[in-house]
Amino acid sequence: MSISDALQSHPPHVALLPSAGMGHLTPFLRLAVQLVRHHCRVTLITAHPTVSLAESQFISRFFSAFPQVSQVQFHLLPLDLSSANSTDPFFLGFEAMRRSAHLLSPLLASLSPPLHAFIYDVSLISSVIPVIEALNIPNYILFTSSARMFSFFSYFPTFTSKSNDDPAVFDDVVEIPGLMPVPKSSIPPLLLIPNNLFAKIFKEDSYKVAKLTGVFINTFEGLEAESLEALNGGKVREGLPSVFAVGPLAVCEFERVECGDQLKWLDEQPVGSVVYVSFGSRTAMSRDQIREIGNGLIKSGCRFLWVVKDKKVDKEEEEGLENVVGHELMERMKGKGLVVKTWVDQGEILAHRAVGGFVSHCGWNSVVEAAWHGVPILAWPQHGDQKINAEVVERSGLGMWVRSWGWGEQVVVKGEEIGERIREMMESKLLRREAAGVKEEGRKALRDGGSCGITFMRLFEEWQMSNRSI
Ligand code: UDP
Ligand code: G50
Repeated sequence: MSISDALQSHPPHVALLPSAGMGHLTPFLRLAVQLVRHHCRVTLITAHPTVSLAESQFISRFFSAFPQVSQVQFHLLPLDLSSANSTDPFFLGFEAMRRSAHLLSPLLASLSPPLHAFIYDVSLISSVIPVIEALNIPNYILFTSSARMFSFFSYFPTFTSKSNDDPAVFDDVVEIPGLMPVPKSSIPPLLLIPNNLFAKIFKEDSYKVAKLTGVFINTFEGLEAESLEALNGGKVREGLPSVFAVGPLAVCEFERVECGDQLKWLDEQPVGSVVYVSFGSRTAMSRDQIREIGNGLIKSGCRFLWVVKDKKVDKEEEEGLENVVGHELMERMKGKGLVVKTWVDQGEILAHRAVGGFVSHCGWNSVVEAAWHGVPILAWPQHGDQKINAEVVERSGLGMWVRSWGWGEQVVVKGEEIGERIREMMESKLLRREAAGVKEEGRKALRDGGSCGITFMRLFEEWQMSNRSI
C-alpha cells in the first residue's frame, strides 16, 4: 500500500497549538490547511482570551471554512502582571500560556484517536516539554520566523555561555557555524536587556530545543539554502532535531477580508507602479515617523498604498486616520495614493499586478508572502527578529536594506531619505529580476514532486513508523 493510500485509510491525528499574535497564529492555520489537504485529522487548540481582535476573527473564519477540524478551547489562567516583567501584551500572552501549560495535560490525553504529533509554538517549549514527555507524544514546534533566526535561537545557549551569560559583553558578531555572521546590531534588542520577560523565555526555551522531535519552518531552499544546510547538516549545534522546510505556506481562501475599494483602486493603477507600505500586525509608529513616511511617499513620486498603525493592539486603536496622519498631510497625499488605518488583505494586495514594491518591517510572514509573489522589499526592521530576517531578504536578492535606519524607535528617518530609497527600490531592474527568481523557487517547492510535498511525505512516513496502528 502506498503512503497516500495508507494516509487515506488511517489518517494521522495531529494537534496544533499556536501562541499569541497574528504573526504566530497565521502560519499555524496555514499549516493546518496543508495537513488537512494531506488527509490528516487535525485538532486546533485555541487559547482564550486572545490578545487581539484580529486573532479571534481569524480563528472564527478558519473554523467556518474547515468544519472537519476539531476545536479544543484552552482557557488561560489569569496572569499576575506584577511577576511578568513586561508590558508588551503579546509577550504577556506568551507568558499566560506558559503558566497555564499544565492544563494541557488532561486535554491532550483525552484526544481521540491518540495523537501522532503535537505541533506547538516556539515560545512554549520549556513549559510544554514536561507535559508532553509524560504523555509520550512526538513533539514538534512550528518556528514562526526564518531558518536563520532558528539557527540563532538554537545557537544562543552556546554563545551566551561563551560570554559568561552577561549580554552586555556579547561579542560584536555572533559566528554561527555554517552561516554568515550575525552582527551584534542585528540581535533582537530585548535579548541584550537582562531579566526582561522575552529574554527569559528565549533563554529557557533555546536550551531545550534538542528535546524536540522536529521543527517546522515556513521557508524553502530558494530563500534560505545556507541556514537549512547548516541546520540539517549538524553544523549549528549538536543533537538538533530535523528541520522540515514546509514553505512557502500559501495564503488561504479563508483569510480573505473585504477590501473592494483598495482592489478597485489598484485595478486602475499601471503594472508595478504602486509601493505597498505596512509594518505588520503589532508595530505602532511614532507620530513623527508617521509624518516623515507620508512626506517620503509624496517625495518618491510613486503611487502608494499605506497602512498606518497607531497602537500595538487593534483593540486600542481609537484615533481616526486624519488625527494620526494630520489634515494637511492627508490633503497633500490626495490623488497620489491610498492611506488606510484598518486590517488589509495583504495576500490580495501583494498578489496584485499594480504592486511593484513593499516597504516592510520584515516580519517573517510578510517576507514569505512577498517572496511568493516576487514583490521586491525595502526592509525597515523595527524590532525583534526583523534584522535577522532582513539579512535573509538582502542575501536572497528579494530586497534591499538601509542599515543606517536602525531599529524602529532608534531614530526618526527623514522623509527625503525615505522617498529616495523607495524610488531606488521601485526603479531597480536587478531587484525585480532577483525577486522574480525567488518567486520561481517558491513555486517550484510547492509543485507536484517539489520539496514541500516530499517533506510532508517524509513526515507522514515517520508518523506511520512510530505507530503501527495508522
Ligand atoms: N496582515 C494582514 N493585514 C494587515 C496586517 C497584517 O493581512 O493589515 C498579515 C500579514 O499578511 C502577515 C501577518 O498579518 O501574514 C503579520 O505577520 P508578520 O510576520 O509579517 O508580522 P507581525 O505582524 O508578526 O509583526
Ligand atoms: C516577536 C518579537 C521578537 C522576536 C520574535 C518574535 C522572534 C521570533 C522567534 O516572534 O524572535 C521566537 C519567538 C519567541 C521565542 C523564541 C523565538 O520565544 O517581538 O525576537
